[in-house]
Amino acid sequence: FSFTSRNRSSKVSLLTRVKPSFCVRCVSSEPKQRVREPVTEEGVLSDLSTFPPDAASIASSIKYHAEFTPLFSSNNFEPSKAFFATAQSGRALLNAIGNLELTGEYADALEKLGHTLETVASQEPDAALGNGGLGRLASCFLDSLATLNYPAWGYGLRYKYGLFKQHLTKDGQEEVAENWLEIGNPWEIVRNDVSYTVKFYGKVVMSSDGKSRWIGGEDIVAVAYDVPIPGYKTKTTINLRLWSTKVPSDQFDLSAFNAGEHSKACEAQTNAEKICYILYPGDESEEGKILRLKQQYTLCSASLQDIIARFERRSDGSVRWEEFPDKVAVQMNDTHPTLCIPELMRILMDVKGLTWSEAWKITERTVAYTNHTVLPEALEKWSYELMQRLLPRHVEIIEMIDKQLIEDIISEYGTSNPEMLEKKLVSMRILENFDLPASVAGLFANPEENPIDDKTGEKVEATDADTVTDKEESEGEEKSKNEAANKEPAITPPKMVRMANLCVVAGHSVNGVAEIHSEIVKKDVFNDFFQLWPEKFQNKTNGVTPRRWIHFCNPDLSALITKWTSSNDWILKTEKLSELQKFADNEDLHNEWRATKRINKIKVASFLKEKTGYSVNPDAMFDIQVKRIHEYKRQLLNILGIVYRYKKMKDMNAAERKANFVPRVCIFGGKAFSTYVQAKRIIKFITDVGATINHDPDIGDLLKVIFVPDYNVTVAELLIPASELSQHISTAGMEASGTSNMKFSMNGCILIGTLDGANVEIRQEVGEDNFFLFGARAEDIASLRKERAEGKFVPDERFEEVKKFVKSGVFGPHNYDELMGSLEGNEGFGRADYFLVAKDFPSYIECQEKVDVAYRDQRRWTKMSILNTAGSSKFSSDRTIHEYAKDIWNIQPLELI
Ligand code: BZD
Repeated sequence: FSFTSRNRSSKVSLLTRVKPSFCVRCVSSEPKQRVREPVTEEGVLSDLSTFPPDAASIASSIKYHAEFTPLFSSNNFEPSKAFFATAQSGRALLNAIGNLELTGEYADALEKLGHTLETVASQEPDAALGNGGLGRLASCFLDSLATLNYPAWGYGLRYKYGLFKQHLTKDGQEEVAENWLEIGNPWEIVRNDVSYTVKFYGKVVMSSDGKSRWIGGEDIVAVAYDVPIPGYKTKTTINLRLWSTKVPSDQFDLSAFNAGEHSKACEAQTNAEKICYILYPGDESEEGKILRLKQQYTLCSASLQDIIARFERRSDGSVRWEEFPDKVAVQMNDTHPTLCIPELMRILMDVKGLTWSEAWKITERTVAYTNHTVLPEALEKWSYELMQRLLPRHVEIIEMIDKQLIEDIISEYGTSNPEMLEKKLVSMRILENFDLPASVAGLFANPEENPIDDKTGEKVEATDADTVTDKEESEGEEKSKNEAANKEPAITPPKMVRMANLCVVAGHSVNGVAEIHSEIVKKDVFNDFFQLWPEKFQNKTNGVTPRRWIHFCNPDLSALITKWTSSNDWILKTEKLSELQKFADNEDLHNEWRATKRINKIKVASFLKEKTGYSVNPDAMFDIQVKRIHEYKRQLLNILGIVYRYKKMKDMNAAERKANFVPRVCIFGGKAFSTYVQAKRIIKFITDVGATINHDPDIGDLLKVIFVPDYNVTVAELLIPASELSQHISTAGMEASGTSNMKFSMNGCILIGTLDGANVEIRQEVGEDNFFLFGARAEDIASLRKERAEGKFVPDERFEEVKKFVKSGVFGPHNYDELMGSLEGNEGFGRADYFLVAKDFPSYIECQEKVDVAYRDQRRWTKMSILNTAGSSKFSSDRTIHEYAKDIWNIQPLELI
């Protein structure tokens, strides 16, 4: 079997040998010539029988089963839009054969060879090229883009080690490198003919034609690895292009190597390769910061060079740059790809010869920004000095954009109110802690020296009374010298580049990811920008793919939905899920619904046994909180609620316990960022509480607390279908959207949550009666924090009781001073309960009591569960992608014939 790919621009023909499977010939940039030969079932079987049936060889077969569709299709100017992603894709095999509707055929083929599809699939490691919700959202979006036939690509970095593997030890979380490429990756196609040079350091010089040129420095090469993303029930397969870095071939220091200086000879190579070693390398050190910035720039530079090269190829020699934004949209998935802005400007001006204003118009119309967080500490800033060293030309461009912004702000607000103007400039500028340019600095000179008349706005001349004698002046100088000597030396705040501000200034669209979050973006985080450019701001509520998150991960529920809605149309048209509403009281559906959930719970019980050694009762309520461990997500509130429950149980006799509590299995999962100490303490605390409760003979099956190690996409696919209650309990206003809340609700799980992120919309869609709501509202958080800081808040007695219980040592010898202290705001423990755990605790435990009552009535619970699935249609990423396509990218689906 041969796979032929001809690259039109370089006229290079490549012949790549791959394992014999199906014969599909694909000429990568000329779809008109694409030939797809029929694949028969016999074909599948005979081919498979010639290979050991491991996941790799089967995946190689399947890879070519999908037609690999290039972004630019046959006619020259089809719009083709690029999407920057970090992908948290999980496994690909079941998804790929599922999207091609070949799961049955593959399972049968394997069975004939004495293997099960499940075992083969389980050999595949998760592709964990993202952190959490952000990366997984990108993967859902790619699935929807392909399924809906939108011409779009994803771009990312091909990390050698993805997100770390989490081990749980007696001290809590331990991070271990995840070598996901160890046994090879059958899903990627290396494109040695698609590579770009990426430069760092060096200097900017002015050439004789008056143009800036960035020269010298250190060059590396980014090579493309393509991962096909097949759509569901369509021929369209889109591309996720991942960059891997290496040293340019002419830069290997052969003479150093021959002279025995092996390390020196390999230095450049290691420097280049380490850019793609790991996802989010620690950035506490200077080295770490440089590496992260190099990663971001590599992604932006290689991807833009690639996009531009394809645009030029399609222009057949007459490039009309003003058409670039009609053909290309770049969606920046958070601020990590912000450098696309100065990079596009640089290429257009310095390489393609456009003027500043031509390049700016094109850049503005091309790029758009999605914000995924309102946490101030998560809004990226880079040291100006570091950026200037690494990317000197980009910093010049950013300075120009900043200058342009200052002019825009002044022209909007005028100079009559310098105080207000200064405030605006300080909050909106891209460059932080910078002096104002000379042109405007005079406006804000020291009022003592240059008093401005409030009424006229003019400078007031100094009077005699204001005149300081020489003696007074020298006395004053002496005084301030003494004061200065007694004071700490003034620390000059570091000059920084604010990436989010750059995105908002340059992007033609700025969107949040849930209604409440987009409102916070407008009213709070970027309010000054919203006042200046209200038309830029939009909402695009997140979504998840119903293929992976119902159809493939929960096949029994999928079959049930198909049966009761009379077709499987709902997989593409999720609005059909609402047809389940009319059967919400149907006894037969109830029985089948419960049976399905039980099967999924049994699978989870055996998984938990294998991973943790704990046995759980599949008839207990499965109560799950799985997500990144973060104080704002409040896993601490959940575990303290469990401690409260445990303490109450201990205060009762066996009969009372049984009568008062519904048996529960409380499952936690999630990773803490390696340097986030408080999050790691939370993991340790949960596992300690579990170890005590799970071994307490008084408690038995009434309560189990389990921390599932190494939570990832594959584990989520197992847990979500088995969940009955899931917790989305962030401090209101802090979770941008959440996407697992959508997955749980789709799978008939009832949520307990605050009015935060997408919870608000989920509750609206599934009905208030089918959502357990508690806690403070976003609009009240600021005043509650103030009250708390002023010492006016009196914690609930039950909360105090729980803390005392924890401090009594019942969960082992470890002291939880730092955790408990953070809830009290004790000296040395930072902000007083910033996440308002104590405030929300009473309403949380009271709400949990309502959960128990509802669960006892299984008819009521099952109805709530059905109504969750029935009400989840809005949360398909197909809906989200249609909205991005229409409101931001201006593209239409492009179905292949
Ligand atoms: O993005 C998440 C938000 O926290 C969720 O509320 C939201 O649903 C998803 C998708 O929109 N954000 C992240 O996952 N952010 C990161 O992973 C991240 C990583 C490094 C630096 C900054 C953010």
